[in-house]
This record gives sequence, C-alpha cells and structure tokens, in this order.
Amino acid sequence: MTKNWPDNQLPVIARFEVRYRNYLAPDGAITRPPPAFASDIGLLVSLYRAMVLVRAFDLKAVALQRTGRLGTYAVSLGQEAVAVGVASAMRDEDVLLPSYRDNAAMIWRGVKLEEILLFWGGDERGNHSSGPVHDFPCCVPVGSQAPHAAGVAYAFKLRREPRVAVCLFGDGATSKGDVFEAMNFAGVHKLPVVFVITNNQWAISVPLRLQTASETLAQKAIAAGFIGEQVDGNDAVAMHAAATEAIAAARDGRGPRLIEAVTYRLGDHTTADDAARYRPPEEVQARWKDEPIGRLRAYLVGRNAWDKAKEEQLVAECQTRIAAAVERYLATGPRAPETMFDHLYATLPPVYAAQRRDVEENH
Ligand SMILES: Cc1ncc(C[n+]2csc(CCOP(=O)(O)OP(=O)(O)O)c2C)c(N)n1
Ligand SMILES: [Mg+2]
Repeated sequence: MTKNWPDNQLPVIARFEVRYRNYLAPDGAITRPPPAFASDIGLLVSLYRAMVLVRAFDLKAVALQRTGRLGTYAVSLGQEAVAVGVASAMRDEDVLLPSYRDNAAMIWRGVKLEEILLFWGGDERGNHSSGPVHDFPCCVPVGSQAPHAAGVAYAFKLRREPRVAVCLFGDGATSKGDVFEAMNFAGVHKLPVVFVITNNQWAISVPLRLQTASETLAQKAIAAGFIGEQVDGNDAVAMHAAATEAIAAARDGRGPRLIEAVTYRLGDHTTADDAARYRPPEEVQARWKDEPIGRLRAYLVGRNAWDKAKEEQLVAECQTRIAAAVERYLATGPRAPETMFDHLYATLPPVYAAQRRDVEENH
C-alpha cells in the first residue's frame, strides 16, 4: 500500500493576495477614508451627471429599438459607475478600447449621443466619432479588444510614449483565450495597459458560477505576473480611485494592472434578450439597493452638494440633450449602398472595386 505522504508539510513557495476596494456603502455612508480627490466635489458631481445621462440615454435607446428605429442595443443599467469611473481617470492621449456596453466611457471621452445611435442603427458613420481619434470603436466580439489593447500598449512602449491603453470587457470575456493571451503578453513585456473586467455576474444567460471556479476574477492577473484588484463596481469613487492608481502605475513603467469591478447587470443582456427566462426577478430586485447612482447621490446630498432642484435641472438637461441627439440621428439620411465597401481596405482590391462599381451603377 502506498504511504500517504503528508503533503501539507511541503514548504509554501508563494502566496498571493487580492485586495478589495470600497469607500461608499449602498446608503452613501463612508466605509473607509476616501482618497484625496474625493474632496473635489466638482469631480464627483461630474461623475454623477455622467451616470445619470447614460441611464436616461439607455432608456431612450431602448424605446427607439422597440419602435423599430434602432437595432439591437445593450444597456448598462446598474453598472454605470464602472465605465464612468474608468474613463474619468484617463488622459486624452490614452487609448480606450471599450466593449459594446461601455457607452458611458465613450460619451465621457467626447463621443456624441447621435454617433452611438448611428452605430447601433447600423450606420458605420457612427464609428467615425467625435471622441479621440486614437480610441477604438466599441468591440462587439467578446474579448477581442484585449489583444488589441496589448498591441496598443506594446506600441507605446516601443515608442517610449507615456500613454496607457485601457481596455474594458465582461466577466464572460475572461473565459476567452484572447483575454488571457493578452494579459500574459502584457505581463511578460510589462506593458502600459489596464484591463478592466466589468463583472456584472452574467454573460447573457451564463451566471458567474458557471463561468469560473476562481474565487475572484482579479486573481487571473496573478498567473500573468501582475497585480489584480477587486473593486466595488457600484462605488464610483472606488472605481475612479482604482483606475487612477492603475493607470498611473502603467504610465510610470510599472507594468499592467487588472481591475475586477464587481457590479450587477440590472437590465436584459440586450434588447434581443429576456432575462426573466433565466434569472428570477427577485434576484434582480434584491440587487437594486446596490446600484451606483443612488449611492453617489446620497453621498453628495450628505455633503450638501446635491438637492432636489439640482436633480430636476439635471434630468431636464439630459432630456433636452438626448432629444436633440435623437432628432439629429433620425434626420441623418441613409448612406449610398456602395459605401459598404469603403472602410475595410485602404486600397480596395480589384474584385471588390468591380463589385462597388456594380452596386453604384445598378442599385
Ligand atoms: C467572440 C464572441 N463570441 C460570442 C459572442 C456572443 N455574445 C455576445 S455578448 C456575450 C456574453 C458576454 O458576456 P460578458 O463578457 O460577461 O459581457 P456582458 O454582456 O455581461 O457585458 C456573448 C457570448 C460574441 N459577441 N463574440
Ligand atoms: Mg457579464
């Protein structure tokens, strides 16, 4: 009989830890002293305004889809603090690589509401946006923005530019080879890239427990040789703080970082989904108490920085801005069909050039 060796006597050669960041409780109370920037109430108000805007915009986009005036659309209901917290920590010259659910980050960086509507209305002109020209368009293939981000960061390193690639993707994307390959490469080459996982607990109908057996998603960074931190993704202050630190570290040549933003997808996956078919409405209801907008509002009200009149004014401003964007979107005429050939190649191969001519002349 084999002797049962006491393996637990073997020496431990490595230990790892994952830290968790939170400053605001769901009721807006402070859980630990917030970082210095939190005394800049103007900044916190701007984070709040950006979250309120995107939530109202999402509602309108869904209404447009339901009335046949927009294609499939993905709301970010409940997870607004992630994209806003991250985008607000970036510099203009950094590069954003967002997923399809990160409109709030794109809007923060200057993409116009009507451009987002154009894109989801099936018009490629929406991707020729007013955001920084070096930012990437939102990525619909799950996780493929991660290797792009590693490539962008590799270019920054080679050119010795103090810029950072910031890449957002979902919990589901962490099961993709692309994501781990990108993190591995970024770790080896100490690239200036920050990966942000928006862990909203769901990948369409797949819950997190079927996505991974890992205790956290943040710890996936450890295998790639860099720091992974878990953050309360419903706390805009924590998101801004975590992103600021991670981006500064990447810019200073200290290599990549991973942020796991823990939040919850309060809405359907997209307008093509009915989440009630795979998750109990009571689960969703229970998560509303954690949502990020009410939390930051409560904090601001507690500091006398927000009140009912300001809220009413903000809601009215958002409605006016959204209505004007919708008007511009709906007034945009369709493109000529032959333009579908225009943006895939720098120089159109002859076979497509012929097809383009055919479409132009006969349709
Ligand atoms: C490569 C690829 N595979 C599958 C899909 C279909 N798909 C779209 S979203 C999605 C789930 C993604 O979940 P997650 O990464 O958690 O992001 P979330 O939608 O929750 O923001 C899947 C499988 C896709 N878009 N791309
Ligand atoms: Mg998800």
